[in-house]
Amino acid sequence: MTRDTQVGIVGAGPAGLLLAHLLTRAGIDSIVIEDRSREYVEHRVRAGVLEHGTVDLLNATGVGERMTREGLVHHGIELLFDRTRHRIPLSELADGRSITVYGQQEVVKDLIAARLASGGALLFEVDDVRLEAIDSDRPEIHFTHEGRAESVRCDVIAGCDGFHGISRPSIPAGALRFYQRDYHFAWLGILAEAAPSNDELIYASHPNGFALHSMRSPSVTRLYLQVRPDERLEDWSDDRIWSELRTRLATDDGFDLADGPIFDRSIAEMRGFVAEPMQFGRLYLAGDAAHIVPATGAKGLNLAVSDVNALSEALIEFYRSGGTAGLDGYSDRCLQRVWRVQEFSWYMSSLLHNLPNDDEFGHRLQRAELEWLVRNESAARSLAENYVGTPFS
Ligand code: RFL
Ligand code: PHB
Repeated sequence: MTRDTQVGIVGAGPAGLLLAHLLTRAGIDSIVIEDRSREYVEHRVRAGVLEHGTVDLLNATGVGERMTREGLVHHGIELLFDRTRHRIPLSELADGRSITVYGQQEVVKDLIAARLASGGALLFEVDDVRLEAIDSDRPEIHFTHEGRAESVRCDVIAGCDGFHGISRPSIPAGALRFYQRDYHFAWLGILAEAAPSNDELIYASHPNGFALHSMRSPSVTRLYLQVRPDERLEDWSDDRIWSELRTRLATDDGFDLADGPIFDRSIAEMRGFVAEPMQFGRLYLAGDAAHIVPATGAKGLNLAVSDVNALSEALIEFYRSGGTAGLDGYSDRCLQRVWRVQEFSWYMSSLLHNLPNDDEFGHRLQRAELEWLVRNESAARSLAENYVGTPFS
């Protein structure tokens, strides 16, 4: 079966689903295809921190109702080093802006509900996805669905299929340039049935490595430990995880880490990657398909949102007036923010982790920067402004 639409969207993660939502609101037709099941994408545990601009966009476009009810608004974060916690008052430093802690899979659930309510096409569990004629003005997406060969003919394809998707590799070799940095460490992340032990996130620098205390709700704690990239989950018993977290999050002020049953665990390698430009012919890349950042700055999901906000504006211009200025400038517009965020994510990562091959000199530099941050308001302000995120346009 061949279907015709305006925009073909590959991937039903936050980027693909939000793009479909923004286009629907502007009366632009799209078809979203996703290789995993609905159940899988609604339960994939990943990001948790939404920038001020992300929250504003979800609210302004009518998908923020549950987030407003259940999300946790934070006005500060804590940095912990030398067993002492220091608060960075984000909102005071960044013009009243804040962050909201609300799980990525909850955003995905809300966007899927909006998509289904709008009657827009959203196909799960597609296989063998191939892109064709991406340098023509009628590109095609071919795939199988429920055992049948299908195709979508469209004006534009949005490649929103994440870092391991097929969109980026569909672009001819040599047309893109790739920039990559391996950080040579990973995060072991857990979700535990335990009330958060602190109202705010705690980013901890410890001689054993980085640790992070975050949360998902008043009864669920999200915690991370820096580990080696080749570390195996099987080697981390619950006892070992809690004991290492207690060591790295220990303070002299009596902070006590509550524990509870662990119901999700995974290891993710930290990496920076950028593909330039984020476009070839009529294929536009958005989100992790075009770039990834180490999670220390809490930025990946927010960058995906900023990309599709720009892409939706460009497509609205294209369909309203035939103008292509927005589409032509899409990549440059996004990449400016992407590199700002790469720099911030690198800064936060280098500040807080045990870096491979680092020496005592490097540790002293990290300590000097941490002390500067907690003593100097302009240094803290720079961190706060980056952390809550700059407005999208
Ligand atoms: P996604 O979420 O990977 O979605 C891509 C979708 O495409 C599907 N797909 C295909 N569909 C059809 N055909 C194919 N051939 C396909 N191949 C793949 C996939 O199944 C999937 O559904 O990319 P998107 O939408 O660009 O969203 C990006 C975010 O998921 C990512 O940047 C964040 O999770 C990163 N991240 C964080 N970002 C934040 O903004 N704040 C955070 O606090 C934060 N914490 C994190 C994070 C990522 C982490 N991990 C696991 C790397 C914490 C961690 C531990
Ligand atoms: C999370 O809650 O999952 C989280 C918080 C802050 C980060 C990364 C992840 O920097």
